[in-house]
Amino acid sequence: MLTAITRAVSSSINACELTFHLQQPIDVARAASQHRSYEELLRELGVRVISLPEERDLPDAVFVEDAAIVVDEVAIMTRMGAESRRTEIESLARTLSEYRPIKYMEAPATLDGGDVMRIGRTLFVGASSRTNTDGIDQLRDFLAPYGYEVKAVEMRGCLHLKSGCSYIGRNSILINRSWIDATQLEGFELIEVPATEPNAANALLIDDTVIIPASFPETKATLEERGFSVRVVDVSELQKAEGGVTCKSLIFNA
Ligand code: CIR
Repeated sequence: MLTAITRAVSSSINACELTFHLQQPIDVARAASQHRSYEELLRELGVRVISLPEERDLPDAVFVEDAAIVVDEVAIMTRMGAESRRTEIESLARTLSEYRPIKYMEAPATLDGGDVMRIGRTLFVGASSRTNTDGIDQLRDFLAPYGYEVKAVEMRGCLHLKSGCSYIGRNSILINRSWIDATQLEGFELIEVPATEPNAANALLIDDTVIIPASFPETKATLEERGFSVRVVDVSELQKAEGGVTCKSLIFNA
């Protein structure tokens, strides 16, 4: 069954890491309510949601995607690029260990799960400011025995690979090509986000449904014109923390 691990918004979210955005006050209660709606949408789409309690002292802990790479055979706990986030893996590893054998990345590797876009048995990994060559190499070494291929992708101008491109099914990738070097993505249909919505390339695919933030109506229209089934969710508060829709869940089969 498709399963999602999520974690409640930390009351300290206003102390989150910021790279490309300027600080804006985040309404914690509103962020929490939007997060519950996100969980509700996953449930509506048939996903079993395991909702973990907040980590009060870890402002970015709601962004569980960054802390682990989960494939059918193993879960790899990352060593995140931002030092303030590294202990987020502890409680998540406890939960994930009920479903997968656990491996740990080690220094000097850094890697954030937001930089990993998996399509079948290929994992595209953004060489972002959070993910270094050692991180990409360790991921490759962990996954090679199971027949996965790891390919590095050059990028600039955005936080994570999946801030700039996401797999949306039907051999298609929603992309902002001014941020992502698409040379590694040959063979896929690339659907460019509208110029008015450069941040819209972060999308979460659940079966045949593409979830995007409610703030990107032109992207929604573009995808619907092409026959995609799209659902939107309001994530405006966590967008201020540089979060999107993929980062708030870790999705795997269990
Ligand atoms: C950070 O900078 O690490 C958080 N404020 C945002 C992380 C968002 N993660 C993601 O898109 N995968």
